[in-house]
Amino acid sequence: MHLYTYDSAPSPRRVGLFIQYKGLDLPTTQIDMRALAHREEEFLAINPLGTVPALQTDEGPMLTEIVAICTYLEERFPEKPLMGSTPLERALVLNWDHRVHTMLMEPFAEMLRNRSAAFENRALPGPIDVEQIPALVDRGRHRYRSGLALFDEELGDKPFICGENFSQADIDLLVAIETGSWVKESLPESCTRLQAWHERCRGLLA
Ligand SMILES: N[C@@H](CCC(=O)N[C@@H](CS)C(=O)NCC(=O)O)C(=O)O
Repeated sequence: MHLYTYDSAPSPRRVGLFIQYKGLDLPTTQIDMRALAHREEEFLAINPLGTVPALQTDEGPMLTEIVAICTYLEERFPEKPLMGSTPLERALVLNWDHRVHTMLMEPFAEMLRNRSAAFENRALPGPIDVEQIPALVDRGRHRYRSGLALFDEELGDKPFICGENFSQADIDLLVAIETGSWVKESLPESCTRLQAWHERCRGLLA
């Protein structure tokens, strides 16, 4: 097994915190995204999508999607479960994780990738060049802020987003919130339940 990643980028952080929480020690190569190493031939031969994280499995296939990487690692290292321990919990992790992706991570990417020169013609990650659409910055901001309000409401009195147990959905939500600072977004004071939840999760990841 071998992990290709770049610790400080948002998607790799989601897997990085999974690994940290479980206390795993995986052979890892950092792909320096700032130096555009993810676009070089050497890495494209490993993952033609040019995205990180990517996990080379012992069996051969390369996993490039975070939910697949976490599911595989959970099966291999079941201690301290993060992907749910019952049929319902497993479904809830996927349910909330997908919402984090569509309601926060995608809007975050809309804000980040459609405004700066660094992402010119790279408005979407992956193998094809995609033009920026500046109007998506405001749309992304609107979606991101609405997403935070929705998560605050959905959290209600639950300690964690899926219920009683800390999960990968919490890790992904935490990354989506903490990465907001990249686009000058922070967790509003009005999101009191998310504020308390954030402290709780930070304590578990310390
Ligand atoms: N496939 C991943 C997302 C991977 C991804 O988008 N990673 C970003 C880093 S945060 C990347 O590799 N970007 C490459 C690029 O910008 O060309 C998922 O499951 O959501």
